Amino acid sequence: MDDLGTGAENTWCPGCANFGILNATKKAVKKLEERGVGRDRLLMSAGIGCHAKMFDYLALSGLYSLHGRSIATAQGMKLANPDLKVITFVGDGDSLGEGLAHLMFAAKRNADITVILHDNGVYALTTGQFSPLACKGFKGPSTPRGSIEEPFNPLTLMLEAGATFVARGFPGRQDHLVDLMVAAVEHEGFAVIDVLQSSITFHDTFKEHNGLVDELDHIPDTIDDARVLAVRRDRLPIGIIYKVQRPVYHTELYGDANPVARRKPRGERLAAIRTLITPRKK
Ligand SMILES: Cc1ncc(C[n+]2csc(CCOP(=O)(O)OP(=O)(O)O)c2C)c(N)n1
Ligand SMILES: [Mg+2]
Repeated sequence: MDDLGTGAENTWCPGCANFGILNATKKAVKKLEERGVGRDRLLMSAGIGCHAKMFDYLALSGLYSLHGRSIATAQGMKLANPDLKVITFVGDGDSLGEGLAHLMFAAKRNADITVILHDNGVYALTTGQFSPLACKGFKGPSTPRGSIEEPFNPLTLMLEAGATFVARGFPGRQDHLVDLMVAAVEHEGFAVIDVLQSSITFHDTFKEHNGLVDELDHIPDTIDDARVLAVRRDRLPIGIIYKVQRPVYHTELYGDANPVARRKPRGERLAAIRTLITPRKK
């Protein structure tokens, strides 16, 4: 067991790309430490699904959330203690089905969190139903004749919602994914990495993606250029597709206050409550 492992038995299918995401995350945590962000300042949340087992296998503090509520949980943690860097691991069913509104509004308000989207285009833990990112024609137990719907494009959705850091990564390009994770955590604002995950059992896209990914050599200058990259299907650009600086939610809400660090002593808090509930004399 390495020093970021937990010793928990791993139940992912052998060959699952989630192993690549876990390894990349561990490397990213170590890089962040070298760059001054200690693991005591990193906090994670996870949804429910195969992706969410990141929580079981990664020795970071955090909260195992509900299905679709991981992003809301992450925002709460950041608001409670803005000195922390919060990473949330979400599935495509988790964040674009059950929790779509949380994803969209977190991007809209530029919540200062990092979202790692395990994009396997399937509900993997529940054994292969089609998901919001399942490709048209995808066959599974809930779509035996093939899905008749087009999937969402998570990159364009995030660009339109107001995300200030939008990237795509591929576990087969491990070092590249590590650097993306480091950049996403260091970004001040809402950062999302769409990770082309591939579920070896229910939606194996590894070879296809491996042949299509191209590492970007620069960050596009405008959102229009980002949109062009985001909709490409002939090739799959990986890297930072869009990055811009905008005020973040917690500072807009309460400046540089930190509710945890600057909490008043218990006695003072009780006195304030007493004042509030004591009837005023007429
Ligand atoms: C509120 C709620 N609805 C449904 C479920 C059942 N459920 C558990 S995991 C899952 C799908 C997970 O798919 P995804 O988020 O894509 O994660 P993956 O397993 O593919 O990583 C579902 C529907 C649940 N646990 N809670
Ligand atoms: Mg999934």
